[in-house]
Parts: sequence; structure tokens; C-alpha cells
Amino acid sequence: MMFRTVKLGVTISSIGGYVLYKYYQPPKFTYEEVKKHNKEGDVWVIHKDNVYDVSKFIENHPGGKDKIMLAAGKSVDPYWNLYQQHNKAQVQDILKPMKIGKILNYTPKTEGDLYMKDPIRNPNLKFHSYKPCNAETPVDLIGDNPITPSDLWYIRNHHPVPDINKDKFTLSISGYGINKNLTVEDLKKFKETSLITTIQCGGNRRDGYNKVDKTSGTPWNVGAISTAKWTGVLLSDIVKFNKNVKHVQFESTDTLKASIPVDKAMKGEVLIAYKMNNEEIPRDHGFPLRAIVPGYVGVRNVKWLNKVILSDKEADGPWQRSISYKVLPKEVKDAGKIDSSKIPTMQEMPIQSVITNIDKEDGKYILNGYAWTGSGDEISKVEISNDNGKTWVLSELNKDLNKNQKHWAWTIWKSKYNISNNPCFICRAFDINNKSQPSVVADKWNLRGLNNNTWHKKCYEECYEE
Ligand SMILES: Nc1nc2c(c(=O)[nH]1)N[C@H]1C(S)=C(S)[C@@H](COP(=O)(O)O)O[C@H]1N2
Ligand SMILES: [Mo]
Repeated sequence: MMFRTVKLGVTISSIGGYVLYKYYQPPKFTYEEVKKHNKEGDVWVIHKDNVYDVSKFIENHPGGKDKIMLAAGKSVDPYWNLYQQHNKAQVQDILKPMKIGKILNYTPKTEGDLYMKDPIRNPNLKFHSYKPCNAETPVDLIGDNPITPSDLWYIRNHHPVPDINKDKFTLSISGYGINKNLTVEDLKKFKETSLITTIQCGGNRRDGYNKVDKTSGTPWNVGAISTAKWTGVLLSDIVKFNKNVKHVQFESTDTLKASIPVDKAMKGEVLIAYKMNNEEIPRDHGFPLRAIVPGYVGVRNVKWLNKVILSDKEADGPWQRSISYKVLPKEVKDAGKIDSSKIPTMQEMPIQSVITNIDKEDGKYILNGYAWTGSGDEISKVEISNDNGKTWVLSELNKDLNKNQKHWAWTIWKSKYNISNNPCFICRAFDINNKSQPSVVADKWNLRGLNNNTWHKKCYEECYEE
């Protein structure tokens, strides 16, 4: 009905009805009204204080129908903050004819949406979610980039990204007679140390378990892992540990809490980092300070670190004490039925290897992948099977990243096969102590989908250029 009024207004003004044109008021809709138009075939969205009917447009949305449906009945602005490609005149031209009115009592979505201030991200990441952001690194780039470029590092956030003013920021270190507050500049006065470490989320390869039985959590494929050079100060260089200290707790501006055993804190090359790949740590990865705990599960590498607490206890909270990071026995299908306080939380990561991509080049299959173990031990070999695990051959290893340090960074590997071979491959790695990966996924299955380090199988898939 109101739509017609608009059309009529335009027609009359064109034959001289200037008065109507001048006094024409576009229809106003409440947020509640817009919210009702959130189903396929009937989709309204809000941009700034305008309301658009995009029902007919959604199939043509360059980012896919699903993405636009996320904003159905709501404001697109928080999403456009992530996808900056919308900030151009062309987009406004597309929108214009779809405008149906204005929003009544417009309130810009800044406070209401805490994710509005999240940083702009590289669209080549493989996104699982946006609020909070969970995204995998594009693993097919690893062969050419053993050190992951910071903007392509996987992102695993539990909350909105804190917006921190470095000049006002301090790190507090407390417990057992210690009580210091250090600015980033204060930290920089200590001896600077750099380490190249791989960080892997406890849920990396969770999707592999889901084929056995459902698990809870983001269904990560093989890209919840990345490697960077971190620069900062060793925790053991700035804190003297009293013998009663059993755990070192980390807390962050976004309220995450985690802890590590004091032994690791003293001897495990734990870093308080202020640089990632030679630059300030990007906001998504912990600006301005991050705990780097080489070889330990992702969540102990606390971003936006603002407190270090020496304690006789583990950190409180879900990330340490409850089941989030507990590898439950495979028989447990209902976490409510067990006493999880008896099960230790994950810390050091087991040996892992993965085939990241298989390409066809000059009549050969070229396999690339990574291998790594949280103990910091050297990867001695990566074996590939082309006959479903009966026989194995060695792949070629590139250990350059660990030349001057313990093996905290992954070893990249490569293998070549004639095209006449079966297109399916399995990989497994060994460390210098001959520790290797388990073969059967069903044996390692656990309710929270953690620590999947079973033999990794991948087949070559033709991809067609459009
Ligand atoms: N403060 C804080 N630290 C955090 C997280 C977080 O949400 N908040 N996520 C943790 C988890 S589960 C992982 S796997 C890694 C991910 O780090 P990244 O986003 O830099 O890849 O950071 C860890 N540190
Ligand atoms: Mo994680």
C-alpha cells in the first residue's frame, strides 16, 4: 500500500506536482516490523536508517544467499563492517530501487552490537562464524608460506575483539609477594626473545570425528592451526618463581582465563609477546600482548593478556576447569554424567600431521602438508601410504623454521607420485622418540571433539574452473 504511494508521488511530481514531492514522507517502520520479514521470499534489511525489501535480490547476492539471510529482518551494517567490499557506490546503486522506507527511532548499531568494532578480515580465510569470529587459515598456501602471513592466520575468538589503547594498557603480575604493573614499553626494556611457534586449536580436525558420531563445537577441518614468529620477553626472565607456586594463570581483557603448570612457565620458553611476524600483534591475535606457550593447546596462548597470576591453583572458569578442553573417554556420550574435575585439561599437544593439499603438476600428484608435535621434539619422518596403510614411503621434509630453536614450529613436507597412482593418500608423522599418530578415528573420538591427530587421509579432487 505504502509502496504505491511512493510511486504515485514520483509520477505526480514529474508532471509538476512539486508540492506532493516536497512534502512526501517515506513510510517509517519500527525495528519490530522489519524483524518479521526474515524468511526467504520476504526479506527486509536495514542499512543506516533505511529499510530495503531485498526478497528478489537474495539469489543474486555475490556473497551467497546464506550470508544475506544472516541479516534478514535486521541491520546489514555489522556484517558490512566485516565485508568492506560493500562500501562502494555500486552497492548503493543496487540498493536504491529496493528502498521501501525509513526506520522509526533509528539507533545506530554501535553499542548494541559489540562486534561492530571487530577488525576487517581477509576474505580468503575460511569462515565458520562471524560473531564471534572463527575462521581457518587457507591451508593450501602453507607449502609456499611456512610462516603464516598474519592476515591469513586462523582466528578463534570467544568474544568480540577488545579495542585496547596501548598507551593506557598495563599488564599486572601478581601472587606470592610479586605485584607489578608493566606497560608495553616497560616490557620492552627486558631482553628481547623471538620464537617461531605453531599454535593449534584443540578442536583442529574436529569434523573428522563428526563422521563417527556428533561432537560439540566448531567443525574445524585441518586449518585451525598456523605458525608465526613471536617476539617479546620470556616469562622466566621477568618473574622469579617461589617454590609454592604450582600454576601460572593468565587472564585477558575479554575475560578468558587459562593456566599452565609452573614447570612449563619456568622451563618451557613461555613468552609474553608484543610482536607477531615482526609487527605489532594484530587485534584479532591479541594486541597488544599475548601469552605464547610453545607446544600447548591454542587456548593457553591467551590473547589480550592483562594479568599473570602466580598461584597454587589452576585458573577458574570453563576453559580450564570444565569440559571444554577435556578429552573425555570415548564411552562418555553425556558429559552431565561424569565428574570432569577428575579429568585433566589439555595442555601439550600430541604429534600431528596432515595432507593440506594435493595438486596435479607435470603428470604428477604433488602432496603438501604439515607435521608437528607439542613436545618441541624434532619430526624425524613423515610417511605416506598410497594403498590405504599397507605400505609407506618417506616424504621430503623442510625443517628450516626450527634451525635455530627447539622444534616449536611445524615441519612442512612434500611428496610426489605418478598420476597413474590411486588418488587417495594417508600421512602419518614420527618424532625422534619414534612417537607416532593413532590410526583409527573411532578410537580417539571424544564428546568435545578434541585432539584429533589420527592418520590423515585425503584424495585428489578435480576442480573445475568456472
Ligand atoms: N583472550 C583470549 N585468548 C584466546 C582466545 C580467546 O577467545 N580469548 N581463544 C583461544 C583459542 S581457543 C585459540 S585456539 C587461540 C586462537 O588464536 P588465534 O585467534 O590467534 O588463532 O587463542 C586462544 N586464546
Ligand atoms: Mo581453540
